[in-house]
Amino acid sequence: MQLCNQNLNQLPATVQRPRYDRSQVVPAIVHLGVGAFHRAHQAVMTEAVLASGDLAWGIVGAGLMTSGTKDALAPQDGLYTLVIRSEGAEQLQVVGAITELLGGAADLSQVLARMCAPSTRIVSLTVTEKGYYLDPASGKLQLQAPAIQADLATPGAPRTILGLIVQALKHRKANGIAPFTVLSCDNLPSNGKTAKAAVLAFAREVDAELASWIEAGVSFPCSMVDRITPATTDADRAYVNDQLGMRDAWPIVTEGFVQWVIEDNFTMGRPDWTLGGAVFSNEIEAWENMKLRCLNGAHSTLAYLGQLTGRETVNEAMQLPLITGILDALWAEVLQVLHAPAGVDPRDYVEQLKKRFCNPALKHRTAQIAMDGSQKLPQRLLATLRERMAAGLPSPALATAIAAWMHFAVKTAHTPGAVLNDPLSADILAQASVSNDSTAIIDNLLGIDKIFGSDLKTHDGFKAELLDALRRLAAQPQVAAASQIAL
Ligand code: CS2
Repeated sequence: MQLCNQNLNQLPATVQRPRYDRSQVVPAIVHLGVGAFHRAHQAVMTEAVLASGDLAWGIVGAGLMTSGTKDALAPQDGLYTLVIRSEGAEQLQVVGAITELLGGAADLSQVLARMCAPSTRIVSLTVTEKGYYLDPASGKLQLQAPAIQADLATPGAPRTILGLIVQALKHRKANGIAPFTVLSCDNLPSNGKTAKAAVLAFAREVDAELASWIEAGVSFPCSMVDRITPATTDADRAYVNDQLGMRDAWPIVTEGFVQWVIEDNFTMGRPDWTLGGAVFSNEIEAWENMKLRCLNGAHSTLAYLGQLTGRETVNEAMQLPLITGILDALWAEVLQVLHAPAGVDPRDYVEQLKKRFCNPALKHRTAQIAMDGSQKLPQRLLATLRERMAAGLPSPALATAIAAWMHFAVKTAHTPGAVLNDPLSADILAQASVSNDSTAIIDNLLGIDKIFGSDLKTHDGFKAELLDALRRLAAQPQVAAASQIAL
């Protein structure tokens, strides 16, 4: 038996499920990047809205790169199970907010058609940092990226989010259809502004007048999104199938904690996501910075250290005093220059994070978080570093975090068959393998301007901190085996 509309009433009584009439739900949101995170976060918030009786906000979930999610969920009418695990408790919820699935290159014209439809009021995004085609350090559009070049050459058949959004808005403008709101839900600083800058830079290449129209009339609210959601494993699938008594091809396992802080700026209306626990605020930048620097900054640091010490999951890494000691020092450096949102004590936030990272029920792989470091380091770690430098403060813990990434890059470069999952892997591996002398490694890797800009490589104080950090890490017995750097 498979999870689908028809079998909903066969689910065990303990499993939450849609009680509203799914056939009456009107799709008004097109979501690009329908991965695990979206399904554990925005889709569940939207589910709460539908459950309240407001059926105007169904989601069309589109995968841009692959049809994997569509292949799994379309046969089950878009339904999937969310397993929520926290502090020994577990709840299973079947979510019905995604009413249509599209995926892969073959469906891109349909994705575009949905985005052009007057009924689409919001286009939301979880496409990860690299999906915006911006240089991590400068924030400039990567005009030379092959996918961007292709979208500029054939604007009628776009395959990047920028090509899709600009083409859909062009159609709407030409046909007198109000523009949808573009809602970024990615871990980028001021993600709405970042999305807007990327869309405008692309639009200017297409049509200057269209770009001005977008600039003046399309809203790009910022939002801070948070819920730790590891990639689904086969063991998770087997467990859920067992619990449901029926097959779910792609369930999601997540934590109990969930947070969504959104700027209330939607030109075609929006669901009342507060029903799912979201908060509307004008202080998104403060929320986003706190989350990026405290949670994601620590996550990345822990991921590289975990990879160096053979710790496969976040929870396992949190059992190693070497790692927790570094994280504590890192958080102290972050908090010293952080502007937290009004009424929030960032020390409480950090205490809560420690508990979340120790959740033994989540198998959050350090290898997953270690991916795409080039896209993550600037906003997660380097932003704090620069603020501390400007204030004349030393940053040994931040230097240790960067040193952990460097050790990880060099280790990967020297491990036969190892793959560095990163859009800048070619640059990083090339620089990481020139020499294994510690000072040369610092010069070569810090010299990648796309990640580090041009300021850090000339900062002698920081380079000295990095050298010290590289050596200290390599001297740790747990790291020594992984270190390929000559000291
Ligand atoms: C993680 C995030 O993979 C990563 O880089 O740091 O996905 C993190 O789990 C989420 O941002 C939590 O909200």
